[in-house]
Amino acid sequence: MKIKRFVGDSFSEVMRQAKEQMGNDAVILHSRRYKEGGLFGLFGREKFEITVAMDENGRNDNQATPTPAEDNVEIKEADSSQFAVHSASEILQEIKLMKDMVEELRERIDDDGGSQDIIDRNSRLLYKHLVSRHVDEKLANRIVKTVEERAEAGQVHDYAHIRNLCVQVIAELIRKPRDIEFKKGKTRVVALIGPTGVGKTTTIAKLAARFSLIEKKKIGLITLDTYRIAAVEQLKIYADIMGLPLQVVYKPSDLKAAVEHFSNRDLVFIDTAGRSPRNDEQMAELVALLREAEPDEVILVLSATTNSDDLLDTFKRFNIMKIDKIIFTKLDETNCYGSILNTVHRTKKRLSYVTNGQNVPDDIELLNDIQIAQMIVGDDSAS
Ligand SMILES: Nc1nc2c(ncn2[C@@H]2O[C@H](COP(=O)(O)OP(=O)(O)O)[C@@H](O)[C@H]2O)c(=O)[nH]1
Ligand SMILES: [Mg+2]
Repeated sequence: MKIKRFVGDSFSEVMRQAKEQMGNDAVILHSRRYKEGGLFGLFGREKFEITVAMDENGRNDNQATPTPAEDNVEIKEADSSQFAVHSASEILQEIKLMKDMVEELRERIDDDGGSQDIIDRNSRLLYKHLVSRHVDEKLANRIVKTVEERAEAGQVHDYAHIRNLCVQVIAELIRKPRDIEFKKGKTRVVALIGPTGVGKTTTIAKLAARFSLIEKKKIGLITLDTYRIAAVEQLKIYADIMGLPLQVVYKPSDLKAAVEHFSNRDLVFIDTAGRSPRNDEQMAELVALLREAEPDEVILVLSATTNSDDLLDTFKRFNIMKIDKIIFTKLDETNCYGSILNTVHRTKKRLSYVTNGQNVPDDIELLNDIQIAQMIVGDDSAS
């Protein structure tokens, strides 16, 4: 057996040399690349090296078992620095070792590549899913990153696990929705503001029913929405059905008196006209009115069917009244609740109730953060 080491500046160069001198049947025993010169192997020139073996007779068939006579290999070529001498059994040993190493390396690469692929695949699915639910792209990306960080190595294959983590992360972003807060012995004055038609009056009717029937609170109702007769009548009808007192306020100067009139009540709801947030005059009027009432809570009512940019715009315009919480209505009219998450995230305000239908008093709920998050993530079983 003849063994020779070839060194050159590229693999193709050393391969060509090896082929020329040892023939096509020669076996590559070892190959490496290394740096020559430089400090500590840095900045040196890259070198390629292969060690090639061939049968004495120029053959190299696998069946050829080394005989004791062949065991000591003699190198005939000159330049001893380029040659290494090994016994055939040592070489076979080394080949086996290398084979094992290659096998192990391949397994590790497969394994790694596999789970990385699955993380990537699941992350992609989750991202696409969140965006399809109208979660802002940037926010969706952030959520997916956090989910990836939290995913346990053993469970990256499991999309259900990834999805649960996602619900958790979104719940943390949403934070706990807040109920109307009472202070003992004090009347709580709560104003609902928001664009026309989002459901302020209907929501007040639902809340009034809930607090008076279930929580046995004494309720007073005030409406500032006197622009249309129908608007006044709408709340009057609910007040009559529930047997609750209603004060209709036509001038800002009457509002204070109306609130004082209810000073023996636990909870007073103020219904406002659906001002157009784009109409500055109307907004100024509303601000002036509410200043008179000094409400303990100002709740912005928004529809879940509105897109995120418009929701934020509405929030900004109404926030001159110092919004405390947000109620989302019409959850029954959409499947995509990403805009709720976007709004909470952008405004940093807490949610309160959500409403999901036209029925008074049933279609209203105070969901917790996890329930809201589950609703936003939704049914994702298709993935
Ligand atoms: N589908 C659905 N309709 C609602 C909901 N809340 C209110 N509405 C309807 O939205 C319309 C406007 O409601 P209204 O309370 O008058 O809105 P406002 O102008 O903000 O006072 C009415 O037809 C309500 O029945 C809800 O949660 N779901
Ligand atoms: Mg109304």
